[in-house]
Amino acid sequence: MFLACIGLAVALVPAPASSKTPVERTIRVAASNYEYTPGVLKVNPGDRVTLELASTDVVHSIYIDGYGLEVRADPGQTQRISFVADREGSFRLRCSVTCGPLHPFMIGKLQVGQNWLLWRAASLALLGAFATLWLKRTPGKP
Ligand SMILES: [Cu+2]
Repeated sequence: MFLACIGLAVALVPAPASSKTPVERTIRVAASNYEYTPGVLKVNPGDRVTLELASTDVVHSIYIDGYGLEVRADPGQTQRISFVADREGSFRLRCSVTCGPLHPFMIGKLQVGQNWLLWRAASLALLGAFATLWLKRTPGKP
């Protein structure tokens, strides 16, 4: 019962509001050979983000799912895009330029704030494991 209560709390307690003050941040992303470096961009909600896309081989772009923003860079060029990260969650980055055979696999991620869904899922899984162990230790009790 106790564990069930904890499980319920983990599942239902709202994610704490981010206490971090929004900042301006510039993230340089290199695009080449069908990948973004870095592949995961982490920002805090409310941050004013400037993405600098530098393409080193062919024309690449970054399209941010959920934000509907796009920046495209020619080979050897750097292009910038600025936006306020006002939507929390995990958003996919895609290359919207057909740049070669592995183009469909050219994806990245924009993480705005904590990934609470993942955190909750992990916590619940851990609780479930504990509950199973605990039930096995006390046989005979319903
Ligand atoms: Cu590309």
